[in-house]
Amino acid sequence: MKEKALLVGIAESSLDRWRELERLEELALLARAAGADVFEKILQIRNKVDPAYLIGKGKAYEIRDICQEYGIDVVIFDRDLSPSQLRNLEKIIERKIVDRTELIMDIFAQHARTNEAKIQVELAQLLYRLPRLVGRGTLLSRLGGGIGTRGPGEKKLEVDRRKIKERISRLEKELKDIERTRELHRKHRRNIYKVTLVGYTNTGKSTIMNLLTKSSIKVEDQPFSTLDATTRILYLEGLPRRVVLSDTVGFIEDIPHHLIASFKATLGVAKEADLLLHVIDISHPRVKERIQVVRQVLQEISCKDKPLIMVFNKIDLIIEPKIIERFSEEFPNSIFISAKLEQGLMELKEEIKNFLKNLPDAERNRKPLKSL
Ligand SMILES: Nc1nc2c(ncn2[C@@H]2O[C@H](COP(=O)(O)OP(=O)(O)OP(=O)(O)O)[C@@H](O)[C@H]2O)c(=O)[nH]1
Ligand SMILES: [Mg+2]
Repeated sequence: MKEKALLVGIAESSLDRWRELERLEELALLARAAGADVFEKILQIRNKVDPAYLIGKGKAYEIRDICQEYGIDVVIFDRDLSPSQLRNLEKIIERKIVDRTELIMDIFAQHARTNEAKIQVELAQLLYRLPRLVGRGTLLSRLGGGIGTRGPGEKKLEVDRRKIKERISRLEKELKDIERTRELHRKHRRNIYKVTLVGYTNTGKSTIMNLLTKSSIKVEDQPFSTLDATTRILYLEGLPRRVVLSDTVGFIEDIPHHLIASFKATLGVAKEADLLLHVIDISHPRVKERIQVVRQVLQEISCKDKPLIMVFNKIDLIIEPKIIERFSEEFPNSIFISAKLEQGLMELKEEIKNFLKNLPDAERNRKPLKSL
């Protein structure tokens, strides 16, 4: 049976309120993608977050009552909780408590298919959970799978902590081995043009990838369908070298730091690309903020100065043509497409081709980058 979830957001001023309400919408999408049934969203406006409880003790008791009355299984916070906040809230609310980072990691864990993705997610989860072990009733049981058993005693905690540390070292080593193999493959690919799709999650990257390379990567209307970097040949005539196109994991606001760190190898396809295609869902109400989020993540993974084409997708959802006009004025040289209606794809291919044609050859012969 699906877990019944209560979502909790916090705004630090009433001005912040709208923004936080939209974030709660996104949190609901994330919760559903993780398999929960969203019962209700609660927003608290508070000038300053409470260092001990995030939301304030009174509110925590209120939440406890709601949980009891409506049979809520899990309370999901839109902010990340420090280990002590988590502990304090769990004591009062007496329900499973999940923060934004853990929720995103849960989805990643459920969607991971390849060995590499599985290792990357598990590593991120363990690193995040290690400092949050003490006093956490449900946590360790979840590490071993299966929810609901009681928390371990202090002695067992020590043993578990040691075991987790050992597991972390093992996973880190396995990732290094995978990276080494990848490095070998990379060397073979030096004489190929590399183009990589990046962007916020659920913007249509995989749909575009499938259309341009006639592949069949899973496309779904939910965040984080794609976790693995898939690379396929992109047929473009009139170029001296072959072109490959890669699809990547999507980005999100406040992307958990541990996830970026452990997905560095997967995100490496962005770093080694000759050209990035930044796919944007033009129909989203917070499109500009999302463009910013993607730029920030690109900076974090050292791709800020990569050549990039902005690809505004989902124009079929735009009723007012002025919106497209405005974006094209603000972002000249960008492309407007509808992957769904297969509109604008020829133009996109032309743009890619023109860009690659004009690449200086010296650029092509550079040494492959070691790693991020
Ligand atoms: N209306 C409309 N929907 C689209 C368009 N392109 C993609 N979609 C839909 O948007 C949703 C997400 O598409 P994906 O291709 O999975 O997006 P993604 O960027 O790969 O998402 P993640 O891998 O989850 O980060 C799916 O339901 C697609 O059918 C478009 O041009 N118009
Ligand atoms: Mg995808």
